[in-house]
Amino acid sequence: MKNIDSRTHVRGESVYLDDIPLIQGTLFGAAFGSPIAHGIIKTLDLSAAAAMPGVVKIFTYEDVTGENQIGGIVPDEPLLAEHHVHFCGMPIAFVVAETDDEARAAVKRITVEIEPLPVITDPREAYAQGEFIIRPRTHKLGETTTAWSQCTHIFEGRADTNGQEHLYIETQGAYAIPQENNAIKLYSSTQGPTAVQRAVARSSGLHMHQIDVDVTRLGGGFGGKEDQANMWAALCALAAHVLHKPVKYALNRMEDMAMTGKRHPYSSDFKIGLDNDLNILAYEATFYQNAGASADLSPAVMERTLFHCTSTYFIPNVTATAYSCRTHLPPNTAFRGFGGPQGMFVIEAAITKAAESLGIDASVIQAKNLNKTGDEFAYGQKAVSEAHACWNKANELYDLEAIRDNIAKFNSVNLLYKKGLALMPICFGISFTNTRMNQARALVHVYTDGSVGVSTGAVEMGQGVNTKMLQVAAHVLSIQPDRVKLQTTSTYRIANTSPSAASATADLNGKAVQMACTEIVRRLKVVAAGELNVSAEEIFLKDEWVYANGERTDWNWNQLVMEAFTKRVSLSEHAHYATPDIHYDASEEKGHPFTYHVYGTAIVDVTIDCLRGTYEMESVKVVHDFGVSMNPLIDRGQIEGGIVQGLGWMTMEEIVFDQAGRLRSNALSTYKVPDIYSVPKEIAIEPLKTEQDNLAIFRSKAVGEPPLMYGIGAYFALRNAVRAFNPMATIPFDAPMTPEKLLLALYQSPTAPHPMPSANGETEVAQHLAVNS
Ligand code: LUZ
Ligand code: MOS
Repeated sequence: MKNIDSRTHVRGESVYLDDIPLIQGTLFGAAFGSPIAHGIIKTLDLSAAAAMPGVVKIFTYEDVTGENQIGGIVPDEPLLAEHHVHFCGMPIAFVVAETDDEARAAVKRITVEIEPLPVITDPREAYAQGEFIIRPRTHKLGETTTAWSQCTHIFEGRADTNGQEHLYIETQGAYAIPQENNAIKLYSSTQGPTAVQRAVARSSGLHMHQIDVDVTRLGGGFGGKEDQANMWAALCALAAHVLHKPVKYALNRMEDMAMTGKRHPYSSDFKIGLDNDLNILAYEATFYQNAGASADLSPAVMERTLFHCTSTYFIPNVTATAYSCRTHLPPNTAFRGFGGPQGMFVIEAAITKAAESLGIDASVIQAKNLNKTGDEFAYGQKAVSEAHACWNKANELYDLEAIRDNIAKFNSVNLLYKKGLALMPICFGISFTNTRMNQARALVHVYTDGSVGVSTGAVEMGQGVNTKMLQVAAHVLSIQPDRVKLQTTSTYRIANTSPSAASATADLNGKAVQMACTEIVRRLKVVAAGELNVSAEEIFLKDEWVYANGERTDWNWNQLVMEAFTKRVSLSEHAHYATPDIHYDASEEKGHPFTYHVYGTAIVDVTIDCLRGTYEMESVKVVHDFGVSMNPLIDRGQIEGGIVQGLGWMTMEEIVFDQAGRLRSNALSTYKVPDIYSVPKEIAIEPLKTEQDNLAIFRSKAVGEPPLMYGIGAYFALRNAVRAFNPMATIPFDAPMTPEKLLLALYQSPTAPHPMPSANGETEVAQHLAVNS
């Protein structure tokens, strides 16, 4: 089935926040953010701004009617700064004016005097100063301290990954409309309608039942709107509540880039030990997470880094410790993979370091250590593993030997272009690591004309979840898909929702839809049985017809629905689903946090230009564990998007903050994201069909986040290509591998590890080539 939004998307008719028709009298907000990263506000002068045309009111923390606090996990984030500012762009004031141009013009006239305090941007520096968001955590299996003596080979190193800008096409924004008796209707571009509702209730002083957060769809989220839509919604709601007028604020791109958090950069240390047969016996890792200025989701992100620190490998002795380090950057937040990719990069770096030191291919160590069913992760859960199945199928199907031969042949005859290859196996745990978030509800109404409305807590953000929900309802009710409509996601209809996140949205909400529809079918069968004088067990519904004892009757869906209504049988159902069998004990760091894992293997093949340091992605060839995909087109889209987003993070997307904590890569002129030319020339995706138990909706495994991690292979493939040109290069594990870094590595010599390219680059190349030929 096609994505149900494809028609309105193509025609430009799909409704996003900015497409909602404005109510007369709507006012517009704009935030004034701190111009410096850390300091104490001495004076704030709003007089010039307040005198600007159209300005209605300028809100500061003193105008907050509820609690000046929006921190979700830790209450450490004021809605508007009081005396301290902790990051550049931290909202200090909120201007409300008659037009958005007037609001933004007034923001420019606000002046603030801030006494500067020392700025920390580096997580290791924060660590050295004891600046932590929460206590450190350690995952442990076996005993590394004694395991080292059994290791033949031990390698240590450091690995760094940079942040990543979400760059959802639709920026953050909200539109708050006051209702009678102080209630508020809120349109918000959020993955978490309930998170917005809670933040608004807390900061406005209203009750949750007075706040309807209503979401039609988002133009992308990627985690950036799991928590960080709250701020803008809370500001608009506050202004709407105080002024009794509708208030809207949709950030422009530069505001969004400067004021919102990103993927967490990490700096990590590793130590890996192998025996004679290349079994990894021991692994130690220390992760320094750059959390930014307040907690946001950092504690949960840090936890997932630990959960994925051994990726898809079985290692009997593991000690991994993570620190959430407070710096003066915008609070970093959820981003597709949620700390998992950062942990997985480090183990791949460790394996690569071992392989390079031993003069073998990393894939030899990778293959040797893939986990098997029954192997224990450091957090106590036992694997139900598809790692070998995916790896072996990828090797055979794509003929890895032939790819290797081609690359070797190419590299032997080409001096100025080199190819590189890497394999990237993945393993990603599905469920919110916070067990209580693994619940969802659905509300299904069958109307008397036979049409069906489905509401869930799922937010459509391009991932196709509404299409999947519709498929579930149509299948269980056994009716045509066009009878079913997915309603907007509203906190008045579905309460206490988890954000659409953790790849778990279709599973959680789909199960609830399945339960609600199953109950309606049960009632309809009783009605049909009464009419047809058979027992309800003898009835089934198929393709809009009632069957009794295997025979089609002359009762169809419409008649049955009308009959049920006439008999005063409920045609509506609200169902609740809670994932069974998951648990976690954070004090022991042991449990069974994930419903299941998703596996896969990618073969990534790149070509570098050894004069320019530029590169092309030739192919990414994947065998992916879909379970049984319920929508191959949508799932393929998720994998293609994930791969490109992952390789963007690993290769070209470079977030730069200066030492004063100012974002320098603050626009698309300075922050390079993958475009059509960066997409691999070939993306091959082969399903590994696996049955397993029915914990995924219709056995269709979660697909949102796992494929992003295939992109990590691009980093290691580039590295291998560089080493084909310059075997002497000792390249730091420091992603992204931008063309600049790649060029440095190409001409690095063991004596001068970081050469600057000379003005006369050609001479250097010639010398280099002379040495290497
Ligand atoms: N969000 C969250 C997530 O709150 N908890 C999680 O475990 C998670 N995992 C992935 C992505 N978002
Ligand atoms: Mo997410 S990182 O699943 O919001």
